[in-house]
Amino acid sequence: MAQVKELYDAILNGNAKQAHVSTVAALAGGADPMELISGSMVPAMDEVGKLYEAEEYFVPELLLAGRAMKSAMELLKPLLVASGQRMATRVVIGTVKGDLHDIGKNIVASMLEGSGFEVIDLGADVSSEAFVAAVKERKPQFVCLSALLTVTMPSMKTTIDALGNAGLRTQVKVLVGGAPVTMQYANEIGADGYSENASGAVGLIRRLLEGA
Ligand code: B12
Repeated sequence: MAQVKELYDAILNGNAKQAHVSTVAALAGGADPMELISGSMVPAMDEVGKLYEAEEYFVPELLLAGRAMKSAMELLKPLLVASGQRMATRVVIGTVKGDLHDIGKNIVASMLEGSGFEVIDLGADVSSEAFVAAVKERKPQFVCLSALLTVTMPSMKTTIDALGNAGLRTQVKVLVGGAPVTMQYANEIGADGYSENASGAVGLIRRLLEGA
């Protein structure tokens, strides 16, 4: 479908208007929202990341690509939620303190919502105190922590420790993710799970719910 490629190009070129138009057209043509995210939007952001690393893209291009991604995601999110089956599982998610990267976290949140989980998104640069308060108030079964910077990875451990100090650690499973995070790091800081991508996060939560 031509619009799938158009959406990829729109994100790569940071064209939010075109991303919106292509998403509307792709949906009208019968495209699956989840397929648009994993087949078009995530690969486009991956390419943006590579271009940034190759110093062909700079911060303004990154921000524009993120905005284009958001404009498409705004159209897809309600559809993902509508197609998902509501379950009594609540997830609190956020990017940890000091870290403003929220694109991957937003994808994980959308896919979890689309899979029927109730998601409470605390946003980016979230302190351990804010995670603790959200767990106390909203009583989720899962807390998802995202970090994209090596310097903010320790905030994941701070958050896990804060949940322990507040006597809440046994009430929630903590999952971690983000480009620099590894399974080994997850084990080191006492997380309950790690996945390298959003669909893996959905599978992980399902497995943990089944007690596997
Ligand atoms: C976009 C971007 C930005 C944007 C962020 C916009 C936004 N709203 O998010 C802006 C321009 C603001 C930015 C700023 C900075 N950035 Co930046 N950024 C990126 C970039 C290009 C892409 C990140 C991204 O969105 N990837 C796409 C998403 C879909 O992937 P993802 O986040 O990894 O998420 C997936 C998985 O990891 C997983 N996942 C994510 N979270 C979770 C959580 C759980 C629980 C689970 C299970 C899974 C999971 O699922 C997601 C979907 O599949 C990366 C380069 C790269 N290749 O990653 C650099 C990068 C992360 N940035 C970097 C840096 C250094 C910075 C700055 C410090 C730059 C500066 N000098 O100011 C600032 C930091 C600001 C701050 N305090 O946070 C470095 C980090 C280096 C490091 N090792 O620490 C990178 C790697 C670039 C580089 N090579 O230098 N950045």
